[in-house]
Amino acid sequence: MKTSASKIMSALLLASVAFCPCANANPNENAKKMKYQLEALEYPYDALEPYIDAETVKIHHDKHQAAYVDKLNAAIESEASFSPDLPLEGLLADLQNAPEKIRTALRNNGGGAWNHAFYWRGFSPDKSQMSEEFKKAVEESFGSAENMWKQIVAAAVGQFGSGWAWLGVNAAGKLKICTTPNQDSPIMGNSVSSCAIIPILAVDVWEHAYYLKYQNRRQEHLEKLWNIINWKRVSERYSRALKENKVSL
Ligand code: MN3
Repeated sequence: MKTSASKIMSALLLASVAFCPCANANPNENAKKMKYQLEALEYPYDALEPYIDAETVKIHHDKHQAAYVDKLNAAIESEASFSPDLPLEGLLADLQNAPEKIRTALRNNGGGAWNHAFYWRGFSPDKSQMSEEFKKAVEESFGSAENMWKQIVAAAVGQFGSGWAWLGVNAAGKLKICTTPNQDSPIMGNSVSSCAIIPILAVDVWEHAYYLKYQNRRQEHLEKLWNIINWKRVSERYSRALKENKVSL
């Protein structure tokens, strides 16, 4: 069995390599172009039942998220002069320096690839507790965890159309909730997103995240997510955001 210290090390290592642009396996095929990979789920499709059904998880990950990764790579491939060697977080933080012709494609599809990987890793079928440090911050900012969740749900319900609701740490080190439209992400920085936080939890409010099971009942779906939040992971992300000013997948 792994010690908790080695689990944390593995998690940090994962966070730092998860979106490595990996060298193409075929040396004859444009050897210098790097490709971003579809981040694998950490649990089986049915692990989040009954709150998120297996079919939704499968389609959401294997079709929607995979399509964002494919289109991200296709956009990079289409621009001969552009060969990013950054983890996806770095590419998204520096969109203003990407070629103008493919910037929107990188924003939409790179955002879609990264946001979903981050989203899935915020859930777990295993119950876990908040760290003492994170719990204290939650109580200071929101009174209680339940009240924080109500505010996240309200923000997500209030996001018109498709987008995301986020919990994160702002520049003053305080917990904040905000939303972004489409596949925009707080990690894209102020030039793209008004959500100036280091995210620690994401909620997808695109209909594809819930429509098969909940149809138009967005609020009911969001309320149920409370049962599957990976508080251990969110606490680790909080600690890293606060102390190192860095996002963790
Ligand atoms: Mn989605």
